[in-house]
Amino acid sequence: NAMLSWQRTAFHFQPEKNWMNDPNGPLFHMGWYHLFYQYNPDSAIWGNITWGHAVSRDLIHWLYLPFAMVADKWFDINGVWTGSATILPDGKIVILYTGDTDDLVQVQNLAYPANLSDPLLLDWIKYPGNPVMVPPPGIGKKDFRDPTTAWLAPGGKKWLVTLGSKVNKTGIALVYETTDFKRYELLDGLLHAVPQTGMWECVDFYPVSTVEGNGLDTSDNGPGTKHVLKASLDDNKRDYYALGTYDPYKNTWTPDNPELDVGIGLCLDYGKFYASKTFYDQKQQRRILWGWIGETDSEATDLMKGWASVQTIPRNVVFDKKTGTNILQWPVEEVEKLRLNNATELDNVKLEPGSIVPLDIGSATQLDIIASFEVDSETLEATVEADAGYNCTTSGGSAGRGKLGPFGLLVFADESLSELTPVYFYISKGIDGSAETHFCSDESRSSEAPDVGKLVYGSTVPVLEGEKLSARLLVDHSIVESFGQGGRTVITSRVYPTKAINAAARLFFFNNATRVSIIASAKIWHMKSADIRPFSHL
Ligand code: DQQ
Repeated sequence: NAMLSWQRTAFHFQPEKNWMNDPNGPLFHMGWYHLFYQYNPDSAIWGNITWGHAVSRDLIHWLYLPFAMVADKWFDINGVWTGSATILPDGKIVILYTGDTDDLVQVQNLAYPANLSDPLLLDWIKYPGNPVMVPPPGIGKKDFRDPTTAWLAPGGKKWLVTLGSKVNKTGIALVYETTDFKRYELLDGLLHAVPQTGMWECVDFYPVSTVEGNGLDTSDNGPGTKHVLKASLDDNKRDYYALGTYDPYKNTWTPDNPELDVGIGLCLDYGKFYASKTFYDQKQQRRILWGWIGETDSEATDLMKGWASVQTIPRNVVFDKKTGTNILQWPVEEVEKLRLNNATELDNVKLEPGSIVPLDIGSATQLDIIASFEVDSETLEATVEADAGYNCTTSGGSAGRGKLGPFGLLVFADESLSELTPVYFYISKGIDGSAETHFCSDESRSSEAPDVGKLVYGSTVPVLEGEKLSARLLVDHSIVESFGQGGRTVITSRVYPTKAINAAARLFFFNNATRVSIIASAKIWHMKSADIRPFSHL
């Protein structure tokens, strides 16, 4: 439907049509990045799940390839579900994925490229001995899915792989051992378990360096490493992670802070984001994360427009050496190639309490924004103290005024401000009395369409002594990915403007605090569209 075509993104990955969900098996091979994804060839709603396939030289421009795998064997006839790739030391590639069988049992299957010397990896062979793992005793046949990339056990001969499940309401990660990827042994004990978190989907498990700036291959586990454990919670459709220590002899993982364990602590992204997966990019020694941005409009609307879902811009993931308590996510540097030359620079714009300042950049549908905000010291001195307690999600959004917030940017705003999506900071007083900064994205006035999600998303963001508040925003027609404080807190909003579209979309600074002025600066680039098209049109 051409009426809704403005919602399509210009530099995020999405198929030409139909439904997409989880990113699958990302890998780099012979000069090409490969992305597979859960895809319905027949409709804009979930079903008939196959593995879509696309390749890129730079993670930004993509060529759609034929499907890598379709549901055509008894062990995956009801769906070729989520899985991961492992690159073996000899360069061979193996994929483990979940199949939904003819009996609706979730099993794990092995697949490999028919021709490793094909840079496009067009043909995939499903191992005839599949399935290679079936639900073990005590595990529900519908609670056993999404194997991770494998890593090497100490000694370098045995491989380990983890996957998510649940027992009653406890979310768990099972560990299997293999030497040949065909025969597996379930290990005693669990990698980890957290009560009351429900089914763990799309578990991800990888090391991060606490000393170097580069990413680590999945098998690395030397001194100066921590391990990230991530689970996508089926019950509340969010991706939670925690930092911790992996014991490769016991095959257990222990969180650094039990109060911020997986599923009860930090989210990778506080917005519309799910089923993410990382891979190690051996070309550039970095770990890259993909996440699925779903829709919050109705299925009827998705069927009418003929497509659903987008992938995030791939994000570089590192440990935050400054805080020591979180990871940092940042759009891969390749996205900067899309920046047009004439950036707009605004330096030290004073935003009085209650002000809205238009930024004269023309149409604001495709942007990369780097902004910083400082509380004006004179007005701060006159302010008694911050209001106690704040929570983005229950705050009432950017219309709710406090002494020290909200302030930030209005994206997808029309001239008359009848539609707007504020991305903002809010400083409040935490329980211990010290200042606490919140980073939020407010969809409550983002669309005049009645049947779309309009939540206020966000969380706290660590701000260290001497740091300005800073945000990076990637704005793309109906998506804004917002990175607070260098990527300590990230929020993706999927919005459906009806007026703030095309040439009518505007950008503003705003300060809705009652007591303080804000000194705002920004550098704003218009973004070119990425080249994303079928391979045959090359
Ligand atoms: N999506 C896949 C499952 C996974 C879920 C099916 C997460 O394998 O658990 O499309 O979105």
